[in-house]
Amino acid sequence: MAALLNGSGDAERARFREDALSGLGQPRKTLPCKYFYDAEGSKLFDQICALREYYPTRTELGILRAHASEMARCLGPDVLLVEYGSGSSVKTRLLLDRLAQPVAYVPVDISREHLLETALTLRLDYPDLAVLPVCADFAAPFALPRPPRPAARRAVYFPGSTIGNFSEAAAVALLRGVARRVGAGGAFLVGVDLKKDPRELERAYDDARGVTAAFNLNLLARMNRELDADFDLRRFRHRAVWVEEASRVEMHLVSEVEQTVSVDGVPVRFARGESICTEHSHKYTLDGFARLAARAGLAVRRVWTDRRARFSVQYLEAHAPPRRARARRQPLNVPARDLATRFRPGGSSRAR
Ligand code: AVI
Repeated sequence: MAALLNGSGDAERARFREDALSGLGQPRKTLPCKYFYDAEGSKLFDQICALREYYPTRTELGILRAHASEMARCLGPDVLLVEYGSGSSVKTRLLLDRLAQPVAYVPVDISREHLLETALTLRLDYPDLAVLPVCADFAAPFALPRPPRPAARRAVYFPGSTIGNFSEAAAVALLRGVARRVGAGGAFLVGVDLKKDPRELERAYDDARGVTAAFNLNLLARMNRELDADFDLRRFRHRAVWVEEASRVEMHLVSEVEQTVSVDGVPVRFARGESICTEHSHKYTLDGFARLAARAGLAVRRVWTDRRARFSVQYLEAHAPPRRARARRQPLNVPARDLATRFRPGGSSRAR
């Protein structure tokens, strides 16, 4: 199956090397979390999603099962649906089953094989739907394929609370890109994880079976495999910590000893106890996310949450991009708190 492609294997390795060495060369070492998802990391992530402690996946699925018809109505008929980081498109099927004559579904994912397999299965299961996969990093610019007929509207779907893995500046930049991509009046459906008891959050990112630890450590194993690095995985341990000031869970790999590791011939020194920050997972309040989206020209129109308000799925619309200086001062049309209570679908949508 044809897919629009971005980048070759050599270029990808070179970028991984550059990103890894640049992150490990900082005074506070970091590695970009997008590199978690090689074949092994993707398998481990699927296992994380099924863990008792990791509530986001099943909570979001529950919200979608309960409200997918309403969500599909919000998106409207003849929509061109673009999904960022589509993976296995499991959640998307709940929407596709309910959308009225979608013009096309464009899954966008960086993992080519997974993308093509999923697209093929979807084509078999939805023979009337144009499935047009794009292999790309959705956070970088990429071209959309031409749909078979004009769409009434464009919509971007971004489930899983992956938006939480972006810094504030990067999240605003990504949301601005979404607003531009869908155009004024276009739609955005996004999964957003919400702030909650830090103990529950830390457990979700440090499970008893050690699957998240293996997922985190796989980043070092991947550098060994692909960048000729010599990390000894027994000399690093996984750590997940809630950082209140930044409203995020941070994942780290902590060096158990003083050591020097080679990455493609470049020595990287670690003090005992020094860590590499591998992921930020921001947790939002409804108001906080609405403010962030407003800075990007997106207005929250509907919010669905589970009964305990642990997770939210939010429907937003793009308006003409506001001028930067004014955007921050502009109040929202409707405060998110009101939205969550006013649109209480089946009584399950709540303010924090
Ligand atoms: C993909 N992303 C939304 C997950 C999260 O919850 O931040 C990645 C993850 N990291 C550890 N567990 C799951």
